[in-house]
Amino acid sequence: MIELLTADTPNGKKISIMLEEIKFDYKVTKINIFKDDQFKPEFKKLSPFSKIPVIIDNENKVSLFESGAILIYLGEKSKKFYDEDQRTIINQWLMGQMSYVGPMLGQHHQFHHYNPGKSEFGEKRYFKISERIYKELDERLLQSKFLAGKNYTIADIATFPWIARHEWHDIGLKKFSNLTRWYEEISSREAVQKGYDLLKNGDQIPKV
Ligand SMILES: N[C@@H](CCC(=O)N[C@@H](CS)C(=O)NCC(=O)O)C(=O)O
Repeated sequence: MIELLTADTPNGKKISIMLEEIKFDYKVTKINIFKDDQFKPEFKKLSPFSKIPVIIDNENKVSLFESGAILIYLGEKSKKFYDEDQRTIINQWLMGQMSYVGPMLGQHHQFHHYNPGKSEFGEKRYFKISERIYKELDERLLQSKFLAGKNYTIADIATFPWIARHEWHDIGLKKFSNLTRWYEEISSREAVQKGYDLLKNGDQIPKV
């Protein structure tokens, strides 16, 4: 049994989607990041930067923070969505998500969705970068069925919940036909729908 300590955010949803995909038994412990649960000493012991998600794998007596590291761990353990002969390229797209796609779209959420009107510079800067990310992903998905090649992998699982916030982005996912094709294909997976509804409150994947 894996314990997933998390909140209902794109980084949190990555891991519940993966756990559903690999059919591991897991239980969710909600960390309320709006009420500062992440700063409690017992959580900080597991996650030194006070960030969700975290997993505890009781079988291996291991606890892990950082969603990319967790996806790699679960991919290795389940031998699914992290093919051994594709790891170099999967890691490349996974690291691109971790270091660029997630953090930049996250800033776009801060300026455009949560705090509009507070900083024209911030709003313009992250809108432009987010638009660029849509275009770059679209270009990649013109050449390749999934991000790391012909198979669905942890790189797609890491990226999907960020694109699933497309209504917040106001960029117009529809304009990007390859990204839309990829998004719709992943949205139709039953495990993704289940994992997306992390807190089991009926949260549905936004349509294009
Ligand atoms: N690089 C980290 C980022 C995690 C992250 O940013 N988590 C956010 C929620 S999506 C969080 O815990 N925020 C609480 C805080 O920063 O106080 C990962 O991918 O796991």
